[in-house]
Amino acid sequence: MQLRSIIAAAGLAALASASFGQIVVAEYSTPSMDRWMYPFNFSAGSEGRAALFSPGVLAGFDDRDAQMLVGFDTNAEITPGLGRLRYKVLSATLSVFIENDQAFWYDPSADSIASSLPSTDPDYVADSDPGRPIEVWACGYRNGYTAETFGETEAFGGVPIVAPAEGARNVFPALLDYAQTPTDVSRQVRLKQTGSAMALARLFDESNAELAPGAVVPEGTEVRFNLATVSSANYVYLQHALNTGLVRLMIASLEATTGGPGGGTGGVTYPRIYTRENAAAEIGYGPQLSLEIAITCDADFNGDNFVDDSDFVFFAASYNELLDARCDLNEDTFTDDADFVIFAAAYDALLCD
Ligand SMILES: [Ca+2]
Ligand SMILES: [Ca+2]
Ligand SMILES: [Ca+2]
Ligand SMILES: [Ca+2]
Repeated sequence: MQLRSIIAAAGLAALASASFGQIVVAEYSTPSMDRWMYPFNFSAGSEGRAALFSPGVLAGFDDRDAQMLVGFDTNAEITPGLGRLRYKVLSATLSVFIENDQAFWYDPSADSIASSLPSTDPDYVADSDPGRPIEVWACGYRNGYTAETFGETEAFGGVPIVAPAEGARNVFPALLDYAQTPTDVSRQVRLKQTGSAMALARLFDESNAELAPGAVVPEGTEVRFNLATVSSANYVYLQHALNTGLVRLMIASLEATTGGPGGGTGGVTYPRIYTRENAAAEIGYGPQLSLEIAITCDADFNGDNFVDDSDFVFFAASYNELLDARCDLNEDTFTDDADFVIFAAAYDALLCD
């Protein structure tokens, strides 16, 4: 399929000269790769749809058992290799589209992980609203795989190699710490891990109206993730992804395989997503990514090509956290006095270049 990309590179609006920072707007109407990450997917990479579900807490199966990997190669539009600090995410929106009709409820808000435990567990709490949110996560890898080497047809997992294989995915939804160390959250429920997804989806109909929470979701609904206002660790992940030119994201849900709107009639009860291989992708229902990226100097954290008081406010907040790498100018994972020295010099210069 042909990649349609619209590239608009221009000087920043606030500046007359194009020699200063650059804003790149890139629209990807289809991904470079997508893959249903499910142990029993025997057409890996070429499947036309990807279901997202949880079998519950079940030995041998991950809690987030059926996931969807999407990847966008951005290096043709956004120059890679400049150093991750130079990429400022002004806006970033990932959209995928629902393939099945009226099989699950819209839940736009986070659910307690404990609500996915078996009701016999002492920590169990009831879900407070219908359905389960659709989540997007950073990707982590095991068994030597990386974003560079994990293509959509690669093996699902390593040891144990006999499917089903819990905790064995070669690429997995990851909770990241300040140093970008990934923790696989595929078994988050049974391991009782705390931590939130990069973003939760909001769902929109074809007239761009958001569905009401609790609504039964029709086919063709847009599943939209805002990736611009994410945690510091996930923001740094996106910067690294742009620096390598490989944006990789994992979509998942703890929606159960039983009990939803279709459960009583034999239908499925969880979301299914169109992949790029589905014919529907050619008419606008494939995974899509919109990016607006400022490429400026390291210490210009808000991407307006000046290092000024607004960046200082940003720096101070990161400094107070210490374990917040967004303003880690010497890239030792901490934001501390050594970074302040670098910031102060850039602040004195005011202009990025
Ligand atoms: Ca695919
Ligand atoms: Ca819920
Ligand atoms: Ca600035
Ligand atoms: Ca540092």
